[in-house]
Amino acid sequence: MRKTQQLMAMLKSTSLDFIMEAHNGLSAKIVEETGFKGIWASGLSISASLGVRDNNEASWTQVLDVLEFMSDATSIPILLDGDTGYGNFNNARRLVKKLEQRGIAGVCIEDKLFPKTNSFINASAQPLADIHEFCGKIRAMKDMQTDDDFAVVARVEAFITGWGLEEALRRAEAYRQAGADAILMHSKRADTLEIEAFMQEWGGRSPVVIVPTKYYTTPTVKFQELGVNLVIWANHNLRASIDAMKKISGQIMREHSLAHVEGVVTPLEEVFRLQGADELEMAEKKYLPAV
Ligand code: SPV
Ligand code: MG
Repeated sequence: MRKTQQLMAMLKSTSLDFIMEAHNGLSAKIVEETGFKGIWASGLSISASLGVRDNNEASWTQVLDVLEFMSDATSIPILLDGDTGYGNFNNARRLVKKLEQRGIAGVCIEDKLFPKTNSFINASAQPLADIHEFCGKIRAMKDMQTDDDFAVVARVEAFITGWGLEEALRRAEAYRQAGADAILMHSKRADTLEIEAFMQEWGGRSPVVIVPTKYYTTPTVKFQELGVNLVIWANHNLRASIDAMKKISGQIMREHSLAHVEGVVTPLEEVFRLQGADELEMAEKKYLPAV
């Protein structure tokens, strides 16, 4: 199955699936090796790993460059967090064209304004996109794709920005009718009240994706019971790596020595393995003149 077909199957399947965050080629490779069936190319994590804010400070072509490394390093589908599509319908449809060229399986766009702000920062002050403008963007993206299975996921930020169920449903339905393959319903509550209310009214009209970053204590079985199709574990490789880097930098700074760290960091051999050093060694034997 092509990567696009794999992602579409995950979205459409009634059993709950999971995709895991990655932000560069290495983390993407680790996600695949761990056994996940797909990758969330998180805007927060990619921007943070580049040392900038989640406010479209990294340009869309810089994000594309990161994605190219992630796609080359893996064989499972990648769903890009495409923020607001980096502009209007025209920028968003050009994004689709470039993503397809790089083997990305789908993109999620959110109904806010460019430049976006992360959903967990001052969310209630964030304006939502005009519903008709956003629907036009979805239609333009769906019209641009050449692979029928490329997924356009529409993310509803109504709950995030303080609107209620009615607005969330109105937007989700409009985006579905505009051609979105799935709805990502986001919530910043510590419980699933908003998601539950939405799922009940939605009634399986199209696949639903959630990001339980803030309602992380909810037992995962609950998501299955609610009829959610896909869960995104959105930023945990990035956050784990920050802790690991702080710890090792601190230790080396304090001890001015590597004596006690060699045993606790990943062996260099493992780094070489993840990079595929073996393949190059074989290729050298095959292609370089024998000495
Ligand atoms: C991301 O991972 O960048 C997301 C999810 O968009 S969230 O940070 O929860 O908004
Ligand atoms: Mg994001």
